[in-house]
Amino acid sequence: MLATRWSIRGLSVWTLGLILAMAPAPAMADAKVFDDPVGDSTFVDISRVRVVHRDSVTVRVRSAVPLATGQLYAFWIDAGHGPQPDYYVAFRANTDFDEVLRLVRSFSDRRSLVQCRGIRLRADIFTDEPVSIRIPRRCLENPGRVRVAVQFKDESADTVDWAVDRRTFGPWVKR
Ligand SMILES: [Ca+2]
Repeated sequence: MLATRWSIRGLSVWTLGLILAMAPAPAMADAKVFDDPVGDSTFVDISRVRVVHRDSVTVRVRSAVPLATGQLYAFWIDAGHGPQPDYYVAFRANTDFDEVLRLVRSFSDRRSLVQCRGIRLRADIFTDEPVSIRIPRRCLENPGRVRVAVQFKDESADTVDWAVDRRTFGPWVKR
């Protein structure tokens, strides 16, 4: 009897394992992290960028120096339509953001605004939280993959720090 119970239990565990193995993988987001050198710029200094691609594209940027007023945080997103960026958003810390996303054709382009319900832009000089953006995929026309270029700019000191490099995108991040 004891032996039977053990074998039933063993079978159940085995069956559970099989079910788990056969179950479709949950909708896994892809995520990529890329580092930027510390000390390669003054007043602004990006150290790490994390991009997560789920129902929204979320980008979190760590700074090696405290955030300050007079800085502009700019993000270009390549949604796969050619080598140039497709979207641009930029904002300042602790402001009432005009939560504006722009459709662009190049890094210098500042064309048309895209209405995007649900976009979130965060930069708080009073906390140690990363600068972050969250953009619903539907605002980006549901891309299969994205890659991001980030620029922090100190407008009074006129210094900038790019990640990964000037006008250069990080790795692709698939959905
Ligand atoms: Ca840096």
